Parts: sequence; C-alpha cells; structure tokens
Amino acid sequence: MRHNRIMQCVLLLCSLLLLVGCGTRWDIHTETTEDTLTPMDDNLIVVGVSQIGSESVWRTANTSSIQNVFTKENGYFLIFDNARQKQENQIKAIRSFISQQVDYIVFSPITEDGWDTVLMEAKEAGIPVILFDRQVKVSDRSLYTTWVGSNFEEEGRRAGLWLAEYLEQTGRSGEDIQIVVLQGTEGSTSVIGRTEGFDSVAALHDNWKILEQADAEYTTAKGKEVMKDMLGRYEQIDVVVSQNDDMTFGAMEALKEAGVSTGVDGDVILLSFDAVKSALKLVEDGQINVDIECNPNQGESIEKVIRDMEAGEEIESEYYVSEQIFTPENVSDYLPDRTY
Ligand code: GYE
Repeated sequence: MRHNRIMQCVLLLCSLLLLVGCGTRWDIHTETTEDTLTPMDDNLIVVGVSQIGSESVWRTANTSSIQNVFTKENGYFLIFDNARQKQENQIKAIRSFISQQVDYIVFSPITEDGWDTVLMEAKEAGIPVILFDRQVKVSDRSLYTTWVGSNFEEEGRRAGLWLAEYLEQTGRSGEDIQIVVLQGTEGSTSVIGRTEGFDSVAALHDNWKILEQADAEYTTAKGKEVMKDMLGRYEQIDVVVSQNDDMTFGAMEALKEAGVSTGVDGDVILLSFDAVKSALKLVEDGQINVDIECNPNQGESIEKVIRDMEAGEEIESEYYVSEQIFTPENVSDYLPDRTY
C-alpha cells in the first residue's frame, strides 16, 4: 500500500515539476532533498511537513530538529515545504500533501486563524494532522490530533517575574519603569502567549508603564527599524522586552547607534526570548540581562507521537517541551553543550 502511495508521490512530484517548467524543484516551495525522489520500500511512513519559513535562528534549529529525525534510516519518507512566511503557501502545501496521500501532515501554523477549510479537507482524506510550535483556532478540535510546543504564556510570565525580582535586587522596585515590547508575527500563538504572560505580571506593578507593544515580525531588520522608531518617540525607555533573539540583535544595533547601552551595567534592561547560542553569549557578556528559553528541538517529540499513533497508543491532546531561563549568573554552565 505505502509503496503504491510513494510511487504515486514520486510520479505526482515529477508531474508537478514538469508543470512548473524547467525550473528547479524549489519552484513549488518544496525543498526536496535527493533521497525523497529515490524509489522507496513499502515500509516507510510518508510525512508531509509545512514549516513557516526561515525567519530566525530559532526556526532554523526547529527545522533541523525535524529533518534530523524524519529520515529514511528512521523509516520515513519526508516531504518538506518552506512556506516563506505565507499562510497561502502553507495551505497549498497541505493540499499537495493531501493529493499525494501522505500518511501524516505536520505543520506549524504561521498564525492561528484561517485553517478550518484545509484541515477539514485533510480530515475528509483521512490524514491525521499534528501541529508543532504554534497553534490554530478552529471550530472543531477534531481537525487535528495533537500539538507539540512551548508554554508561551509561562515564558511571558517568567520574563515578568524575572524583571520584578531584578528591579527588587537593584533597589528600583519603587521607581517608575518605562517599558517597550518588540513583538513577533501578529496573531501567532507565541506572540499571544508571551504577551499575555508578561502583561499578567506587569498588571501587578502600578509603577510599570508599557509605552508600546509593536510588531517587529521576529526578524533582525524589523527589530532594528522598530527600535529606532521608538527611540525617536520616547524620552525615557528603561526596559526593552524583545520576543525573540533575532529582533534583539536588531534592537541592540539601533540602541548602540543611539549611544544607549544595554544589559547588566547598561542604560536599558534587555529581556529576550528563544535563548539561541549567539544570544546566550551576549547574556554571558552581560549585554542581555535575561534570555527566556523556547526549546526548538521538537522533532523527536513529533516523531514519538507518530510512532505511538502507528502502534495504536493513546495520544495526549498536547505535548510541552522543557525550557528554562538564562542569566549571566547561570549561562556559562550551559553554553559549552548548547547545540543551537
Ligand atoms: O520565538 C521565533 C520564531 O513561534 C516560538 O517563531 C516561535 C517563534 C520564535 O520566528 O524565533
């Protein structure tokens, strides 16, 4: 059965390639590795993965964790699509997976809305859907099997609780604190959760004033642009909360160009999220005060779900990955072994 399906996949993929002319395989947004085009034995599980894009260091690590586990050696035929930050590309990819009759559809929805129709098509095709990283808002929960990712609201809370403790430790808990927030992709689960979590702590501190929360799209370029604009509009900024390290890198460039220092002995307290290695080095240097980890290594958890489904095991409605926070006091213990 799987062998026929796979041969259909190969034939369909070849016909799709013909349709897009002499262009490379990548014209249809599907970065197909060599081995997904070779004839497969009939025991491989066909998995279609729609990834949001390549917007951040975290996303690259997240993609690697998936591609490293869904290999032929592990018993999988992987069809991977990079949606380049566009929901319509994800919907196209999911429809392509359905027409190729994959065994599982795995995807990280760029934003929470707009998925009911295509997920109903997958359900009608009898193809289980597993979400990772971000979530969907749908009218019928049965449109997907489960979700693997982070507790974003807890991440936001951790940032707020760390700031409260830091201000206490530095004798500033009674001061008026002006805060700006660089948010990621509007409408994404990580932004919604991190914002709600941080705001829930900020609401306990009357002396904290959140001046603005602006969409900087989780990218370095936009992070720099938005930070520069804020610096031009606010007389006093005491804290910058940046919802991923890539925006933090851009914000630090803008702050530096404005002659504003960050971190332990800086003018501005800087909180970041993701905790990728390059940012943790800045924590160790004291330029970032705290980095709230968001664990991108979700591939193994997703693969375990599929293995359990293949074995007819009970599946949970959600699976959380483990995470912590990093400060100049503890980061050196973890940096040497950090893989991303
Ligand atoms: O923080 C960011 C990526 O949804 C947790 O998306 C993910 C976020 C992550 O672009 O780097």
